[in-house]
Amino acid sequence: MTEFVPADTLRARFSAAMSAMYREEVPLYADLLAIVADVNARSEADLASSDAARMAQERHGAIRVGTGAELAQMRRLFAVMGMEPVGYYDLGAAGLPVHSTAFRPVTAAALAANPFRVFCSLLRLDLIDEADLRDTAAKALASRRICSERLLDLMAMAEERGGLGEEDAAAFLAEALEVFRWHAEAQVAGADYARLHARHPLIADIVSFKGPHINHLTPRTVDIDAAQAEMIARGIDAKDRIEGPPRRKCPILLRQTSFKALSETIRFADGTGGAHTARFGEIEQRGAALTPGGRELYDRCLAEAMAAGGDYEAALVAAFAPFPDDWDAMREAGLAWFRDTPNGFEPLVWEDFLPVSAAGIFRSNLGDEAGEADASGGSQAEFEQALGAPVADMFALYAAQADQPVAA
Ligand code: OOG
Ligand code: NI
Repeated sequence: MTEFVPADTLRARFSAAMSAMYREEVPLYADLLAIVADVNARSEADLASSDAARMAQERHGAIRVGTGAELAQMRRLFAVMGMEPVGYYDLGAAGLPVHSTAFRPVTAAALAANPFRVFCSLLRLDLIDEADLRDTAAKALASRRICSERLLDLMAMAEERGGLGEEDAAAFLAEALEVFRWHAEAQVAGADYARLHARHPLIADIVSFKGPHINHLTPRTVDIDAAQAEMIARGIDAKDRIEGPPRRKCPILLRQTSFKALSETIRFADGTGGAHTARFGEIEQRGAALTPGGRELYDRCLAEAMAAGGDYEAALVAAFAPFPDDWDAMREAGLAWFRDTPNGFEPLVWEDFLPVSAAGIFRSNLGDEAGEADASGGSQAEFEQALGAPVADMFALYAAQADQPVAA
């Protein structure tokens, strides 16, 4: 009987392979890794031990797919590596023509083994109301196959048998990596690209190529302010604001920054040449997972900061004054999830994403022409229909890992 390679091992190997590929494709990513390694080494003493162990390997990626069928294939592909769809992110509400989920491990043991996650967005073709352009996009998407036949066979084999032996696992990982590789050859003509791009840069990025190239890979740091300062010191074209909560003694949720996307030379199907801007680099700092009550308070504070005008950093700090910056107070108020340890308690790490931050990251990398014309809400039911499964409720996952029940 063949022994299966554990899903945790497949995920760790895949994450490492993606990192190696992206380092080749986007050399600035290697600079980010160097910055993060340096910052993390300087502050290692501050880390909870369970955090330190996984931090060095930790990263997330992002992809964008064009059809429901492609989304369903991604669900099956990531399931082989122990990653399940968690959460529904409606970016239509922020004016972007996509809605999304995150594929990630869901148990404490799997997260500790390797927390690799992929933010995956699905294009909402229905938002293109020019019939002619929608048709061009639909035809381009219908003609491509993002997974090879071999990969589909290996996915089916893993589903049937409950895993893959070493040889099949190696083939699966190699084929899966190809799905996310960058191709400088577009599958549409230059004029079609221009029309898609004029409608929305995100539509051009999703529709024009042979597959859902990885558009960023994000290492985790313990000190994002130090990492941001170092990016600027090295002359890297950093985003001017850090997304998420302000700097705090007790970090919560997720803080993210990125460097602006590269302009890359591409070749269209009709032989003409051009440039495309999609791929970038991001760094993140993860803090405590908030309960629904804590999240509500976070959303309120953030909305106030965004409405304030003037200096954003100052407004952010002022708006978060009502959010206690003390673990005991946060625990008593039921704002965050905690687990018991021999030394007392520690907060659970936020394993997910934030829709407002994600929208900010999208926008800073698509350029200023990425307008808000599509401000129309998406439908979780439609997304799940395409996915072929419901998305998991992130709060139920945290509740299952926390030791203290939290008052609603
Ligand atoms: C995904 C943007 C969202 C994050 O970290 O919030 C994201 C994308 O650009 O495709 O990755
Ligand atoms: Ni990201």
